[in-house]
Amino acid sequence: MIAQPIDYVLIAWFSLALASAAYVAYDQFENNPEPAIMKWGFVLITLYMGPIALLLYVMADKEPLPGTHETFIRPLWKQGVGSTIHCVAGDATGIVAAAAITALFGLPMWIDLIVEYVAGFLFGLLVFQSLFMQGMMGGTYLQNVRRMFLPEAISMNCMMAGMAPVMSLLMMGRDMRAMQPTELLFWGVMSLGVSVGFAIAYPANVWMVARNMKHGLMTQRDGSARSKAGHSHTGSAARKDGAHAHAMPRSGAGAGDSTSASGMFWSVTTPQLASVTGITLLGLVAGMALPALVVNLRLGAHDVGPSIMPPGMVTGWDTSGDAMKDMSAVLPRNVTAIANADAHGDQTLAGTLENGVRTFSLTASVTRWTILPGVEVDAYAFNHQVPGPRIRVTEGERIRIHVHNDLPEATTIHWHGLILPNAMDGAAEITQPPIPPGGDYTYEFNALQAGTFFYHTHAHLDRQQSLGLYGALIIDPKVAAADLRADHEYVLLLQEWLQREGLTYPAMPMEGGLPNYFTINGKAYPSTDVVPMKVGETIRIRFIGSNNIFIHPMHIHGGPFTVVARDGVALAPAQRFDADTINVGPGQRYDVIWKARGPGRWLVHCHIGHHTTNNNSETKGGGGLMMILDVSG
Ligand SMILES: [Cu+2]
Repeated sequence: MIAQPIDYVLIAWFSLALASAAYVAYDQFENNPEPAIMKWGFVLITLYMGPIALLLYVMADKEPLPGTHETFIRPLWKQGVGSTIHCVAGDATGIVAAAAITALFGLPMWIDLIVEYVAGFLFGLLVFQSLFMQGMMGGTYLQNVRRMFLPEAISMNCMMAGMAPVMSLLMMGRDMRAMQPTELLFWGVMSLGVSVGFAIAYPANVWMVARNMKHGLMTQRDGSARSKAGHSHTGSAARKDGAHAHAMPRSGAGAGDSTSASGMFWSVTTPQLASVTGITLLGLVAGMALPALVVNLRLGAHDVGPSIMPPGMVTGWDTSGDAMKDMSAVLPRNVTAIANADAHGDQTLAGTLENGVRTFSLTASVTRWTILPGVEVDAYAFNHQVPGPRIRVTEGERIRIHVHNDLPEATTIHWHGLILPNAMDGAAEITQPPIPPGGDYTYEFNALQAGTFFYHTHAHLDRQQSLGLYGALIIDPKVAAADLRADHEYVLLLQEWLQREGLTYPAMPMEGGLPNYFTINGKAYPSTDVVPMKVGETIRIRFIGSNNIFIHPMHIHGGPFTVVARDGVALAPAQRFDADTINVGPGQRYDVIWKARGPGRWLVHCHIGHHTTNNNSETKGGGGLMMILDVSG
């Protein structure tokens, strides 16, 4: 539930709302002399609007001194508050219930909005206005339904004109957890929506109370004696205006029946009524339809899931739910393991020999991984390591890999560069159904080649490989070439990360997806390895383009190296060449041999300057794709 700072704000808000509602409920039922409908209305509204409703209650409705309620509630602005309260209490309850139910069914947002309007209108009219108010209004239930239809429509139109855009724009915004009723954010959006709807419906309610179309606040003592402060105020105004206003009695109530409890004359002209109704209808249509210009109202809660999009992702009214899920953050609640801050990836996996088959086990899961002190990523990792463990076998061996998937999404493993049966190639939906969450799959093939290879996910690799699902696969030749022997060996796997505001997104070469951290073997400089060497010694570095986005021009200080293998294929002596920078593209491997010509700290680094920074800043001379060969004399 907690994934963003806003979640703490919401916890604080709803704590205040609950405390406020508890106080209002206590005070209403213990102290305040008014009809039960208003008491319940205020309690409901306080749940939705929290301290704002508490303020309204104290300022407009709570009896200041015993016996003063009648006088206290008389001002028109307070009557307007009362009228809006019992309208919004009904409407909002209908809307919120409908929103929660339609979200659970995963209906598209535009259908949501229509269902919410109808539910809010009907609940408000049939239950809150006509049924609960019947005691105050007199007349039959059906008469009340007919008489309250227009006032309810005007108020509800205003309510939805404010609430619909708040819901559409925030629910379909960056943090789509707002679409899920199981998330606090959903209720936060509802709360804000009700408050905005209330603010827009308030002027219309003031007007309707003044024109005798609706009840405001009332006083009711001991459940029997009733004094209608609102009536006495607005009623006299109505009678004053009676001469020139077009009096519209409620149908069924009987024209001129001014003595009945409901006998309010609508002191309003037909053009006034038509104009007000028309403008609220316009507001309703605009509030419902205009957000469709910027957000995709065809999506439902099931299409987007609880996705949080990276800041800067371009989304529009045609962005699909799949696009959002692809770029969305790893939800911290899905983390099932936390690796030690000093843990190293690329640990050689100890296989077992089963009937001559070298057997390994890999489990993919969401693992919190430290790339720098204080900088953690929520990675998709094999065996809780980034990179995944190194699989090292000898040419000619038969290998078997048991894969278990503990990720919240389906995955596969592809064995990059290997000659193997097509069924073992790991291409999701091409050569095998993806391994579902909780599922298992076994790969088995012969290691026919020798050289530097790697393995990686091949299901949604745009997302999953960017989140860390890769590892080295080294196949040693049966007979090592004597001229390629080196004193040291270093396997170097590249990766790009996007980590912002505590959330990890898959880095992608598009708006909002560009990485801000870069790692060698799961660590950013200065946390990368330091390799101790001696002058005259050689090191064989196996560069692996296990990253998804950039071609990294990898450069070594202190003189050229010799490129001895490319993509797992050893170069014949005549093909080998010397260079000081080699472009390692995604998927490519280069084996180079470098000689320590002199003592000192020699850098290995990417030559794209930005890739040697950590979130745009440098520490100890750089960051990211940088490591040190420490040569002693
Ligand atoms: Cu680079």
